[in-house]
Amino acid sequence: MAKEFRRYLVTSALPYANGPVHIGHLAGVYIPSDIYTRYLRLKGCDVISVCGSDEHGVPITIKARREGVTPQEIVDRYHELIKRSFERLGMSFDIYSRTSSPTHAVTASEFFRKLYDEGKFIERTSMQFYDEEAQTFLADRYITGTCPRCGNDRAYGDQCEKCGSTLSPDELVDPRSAVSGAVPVKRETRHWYLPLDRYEEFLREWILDGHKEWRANVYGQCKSWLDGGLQPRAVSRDLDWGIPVPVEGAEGKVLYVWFDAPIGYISATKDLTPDWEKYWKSGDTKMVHFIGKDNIVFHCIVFPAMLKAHGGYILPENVPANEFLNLEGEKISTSRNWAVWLHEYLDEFPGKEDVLRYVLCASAPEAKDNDFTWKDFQARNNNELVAVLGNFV
Ligand code: B3M
Ligand code: ZN
Repeated sequence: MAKEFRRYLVTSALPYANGPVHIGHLAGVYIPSDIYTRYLRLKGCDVISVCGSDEHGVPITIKARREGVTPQEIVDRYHELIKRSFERLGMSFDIYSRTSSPTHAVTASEFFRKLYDEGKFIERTSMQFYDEEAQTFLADRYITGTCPRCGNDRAYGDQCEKCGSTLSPDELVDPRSAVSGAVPVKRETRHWYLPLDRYEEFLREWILDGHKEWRANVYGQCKSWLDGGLQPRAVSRDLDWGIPVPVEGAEGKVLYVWFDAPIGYISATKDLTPDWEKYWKSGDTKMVHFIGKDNIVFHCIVFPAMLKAHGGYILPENVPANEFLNLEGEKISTSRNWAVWLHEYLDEFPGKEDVLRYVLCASAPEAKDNDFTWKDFQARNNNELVAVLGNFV
């Protein structure tokens, strides 16, 4: 029989503070995590729900460059907007923190430093794309090109949003700098890597044998990553925005955003309560990560490997990842402004927060991508909430 827990740590993916939150985020991550948390509280469990803004990474610096402002101005603007919108919608996080907080800088640095001191990283020099015009290395989304799998000509150096493939910059056809549009050159640079291959055995046993109850989409993705064989992954970047790599001689290098962001769950808990260790370090706590499907590998493979390498922390008992919500038959897209933005909904439908919560819950993309349409929104409001529920009451 499954173990019965009384203490819970619920995390929700930290939204990037480079834009507002939309209905896809809500349906995929935040409404489900809020429902789960409220249910546990009603049962009388000891539960905390943590979230916060993800304020590092290339999407933020790119936006800042485009607008001619500092990354700090971007994250301040969107952190406030996201935080306030969540409050207005009635999300019941116990804390909504941010990864530019002082607690987080210390927590993430110490985490890195412990692994570094214990020889858990490997150091490697490699040739990486460099923009000579802008005089900067082109990590992740700073490089764009054609996806080798589906031919999308706006794929990024870390991912193709069209077909969902995880990519590395070298795989892109016709790579270009997203900063200047220039054709990049290769330059030598040194970085720290987490040798994921050393954790393959442990991950196979823990997930493939130990968590057969995970959702089919999550389990399936993990299995295909593990069957494909894990490779060392760089955990640092040549950027000037982020948490400095806490090692001598690492000037100009910061922690990779996907290294620091999940540690943000720990920092947020520290900011919430001095008793944070009872949530992170006790086998009596059940940790559950709510995420979208594009975050599966980071939460099921990379972060658990980091936690294992560090030692002393619990691992997630479950990682419910939802599929995507489309809008009127098309993929939601921030860059094409095709979305229903939460703050705009709240302004236009005052007092109707629960209608949105209901509709997104009723049509949550749990097992497959789902479609949000205003017609359906209207029908669910009129037929289900007003007619059925209203009359019943
Ligand atoms: N900031 C969410 C995203 O991919 C990413 C999640 C971090 S959770 C540690 O939009
Ligand atoms: Zn593609």
